[in-house]
Amino acid sequence: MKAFFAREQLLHDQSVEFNRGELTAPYESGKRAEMLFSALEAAFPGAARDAAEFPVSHLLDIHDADYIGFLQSAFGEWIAEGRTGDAFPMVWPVHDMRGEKIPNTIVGKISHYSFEISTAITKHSWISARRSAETALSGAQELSRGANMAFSLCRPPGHHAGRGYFGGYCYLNNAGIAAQYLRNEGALRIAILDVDYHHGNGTQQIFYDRDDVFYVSVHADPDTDFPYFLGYADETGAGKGEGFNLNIPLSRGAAWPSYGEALSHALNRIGDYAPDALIVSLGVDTSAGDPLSGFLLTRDDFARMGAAIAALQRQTLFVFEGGYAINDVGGNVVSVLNGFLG
Ligand code: SP5
Ligand code: ZN
Repeated sequence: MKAFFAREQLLHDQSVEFNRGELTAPYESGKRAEMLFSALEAAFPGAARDAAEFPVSHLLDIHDADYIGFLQSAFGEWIAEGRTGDAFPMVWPVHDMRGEKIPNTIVGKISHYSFEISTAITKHSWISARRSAETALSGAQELSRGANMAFSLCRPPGHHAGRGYFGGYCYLNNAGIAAQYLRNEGALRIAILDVDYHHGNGTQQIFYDRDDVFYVSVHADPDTDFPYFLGYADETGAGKGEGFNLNIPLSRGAAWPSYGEALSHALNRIGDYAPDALIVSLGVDTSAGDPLSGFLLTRDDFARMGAAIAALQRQTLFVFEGGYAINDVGGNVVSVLNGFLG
């Protein structure tokens, strides 16, 4: 197994996060990636690889060009307009307001290109996000060269990032970028299995009208959990993509009996689709100890998850997403990978 990572992913360092009416330390920190990296090095000596660099065209395959331009210049514009601290969005064009407008100043622009308040653009967000995407691309390249599996230690995560917006700690849709890379390399059908606690609204949006990338997600019911406005069971795809989007929301409190059943259903549907490759958006914020989660998975459950995924017998790329119980993240990810490797 190769595990890809890039040190520049640690540079993104948000000062605060707005939660429950107060400012808290950010849940999504570089520390979680560092600790995960150490756990991987201990469990799989010699597996670590530096992510390669890739042309920006791979990002433009998935994201709007104006959004990519915005991500690169946003922090500089924030400072140039005389602001300090991290660049936070604060107003959104909801309902029948003019959501298509791209205002001229940074506060308007950052709101056009985001969907929620917990995620800011910091001095180094762009370089970290780009290297995170390149970590996913390196894993995809490893599969295209014939490897059976690979792990991409992506941070910041990706599945909440849409074609033209950031949020949920995500700026670039790492799993989506990897999926398109494999399509470009000749794979006909890709399945993305998203097991993060939260619905991957960005990945769903990107592939919603496509039948060549099947998005399947098991996640907390958006009626009670982030991202609230997407991820319901009746979202099944549109146009050519009808039938190629599967959401399996579960109630808070789900433990292995119900989770394992949902996962089997997801994997059966992916088996029927017979993808050339599988990308797993691997969030381990489904863990019982996670501060953002209402699910109750244990270390052993994560090994069961890995074994169930391996039973599909597909080339598999694991792309790291959420997981905020920083002392457990490494052990839980290693457990999935060991379960997969058998
Ligand atoms: C990639 C990923 O897992 N993103 C998750 C983003 C969730 N952000 C909103 C979290 C709302 C937290 N509510 C506070 C619960 C404290 N116990
Ligand atoms: Zn999550």
